[in-house]
Amino acid sequence: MTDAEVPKSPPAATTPDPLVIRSLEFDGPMATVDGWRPEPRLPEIAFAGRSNVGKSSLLNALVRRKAFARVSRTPGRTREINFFRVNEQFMLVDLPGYGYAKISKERKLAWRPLIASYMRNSPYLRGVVQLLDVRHDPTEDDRVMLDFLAELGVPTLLALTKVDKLGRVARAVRITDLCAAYGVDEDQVIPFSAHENIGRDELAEALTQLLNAGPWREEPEYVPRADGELAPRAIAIEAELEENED
Ligand SMILES: Nc1nc2c(ncn2[C@@H]2O[C@H](COP(=O)(O)OP(=O)(O)OP(=O)(O)O)[C@@H](O)[C@H]2O)c(=O)[nH]1
Ligand SMILES: [Mg+2]
Repeated sequence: MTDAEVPKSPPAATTPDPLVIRSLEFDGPMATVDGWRPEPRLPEIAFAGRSNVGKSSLLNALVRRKAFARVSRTPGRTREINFFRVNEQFMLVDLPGYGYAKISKERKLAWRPLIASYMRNSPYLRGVVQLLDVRHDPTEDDRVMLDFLAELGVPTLLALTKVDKLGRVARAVRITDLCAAYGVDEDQVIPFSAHENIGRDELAEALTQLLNAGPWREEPEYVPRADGELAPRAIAIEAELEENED
């Protein structure tokens, strides 16, 4: 075979990014059950997990920013719900990490009503990503959270964090065991590592599917416009986007 006849391997296929971040805005925090929250008008995806599970790191990896959500040295500090607007299309909602041992019992339980009330009363909540550390069995708080999500019926993805801490074989065994413990199929969980950039695109793809799947419970069709009048939801958002383009 001459050189000319040697078949050339095709150029390496570059997979398109399932979630290109074009804009990212922090809208603000919701600190109490009756406290401020952004006007609900865009679909929301919320992120839940025990303190120190790696939530801020996962969010940073998801949006490909180094210091978007703060990676903390003092676990258990963020007690409020933070809202981030992505591409003027949807909201990433960072729920407070729960279960940190070194805070008072009262503060330890404060997350329950805040998170429960947010989830029950957010008309455009489209899904929840529940984070679990791949190395640990679920805590009592994880169980409470998972039971609550199941009772609510909200579409839920499980992200298993810090998989880089386990070798390949131990990781596979552990994922199988955890899926059995939670009663979910392996394709319903996303093994994730912020440190080794594992699972980012799978998570982004799964979120896109959740957002495209549409509502799982009835959503109001009318929302307040900037001038306070009610308008059909799709039209109100379109009008605002056009305004922003000017
Ligand atoms: N090995 C490894 N460590 C990680 C990973 N993600 C986060 N960590 C570490 O886990 C610790 C907590 O990470 P954060 O991202 O701040 O976790 P969090 O859930 O936001 O924590 P709080 O906001 O304090 O509740 C930090 O020391 C991170 O460096 C990962 O994928 N692999
Ligand atoms: Mg955090």
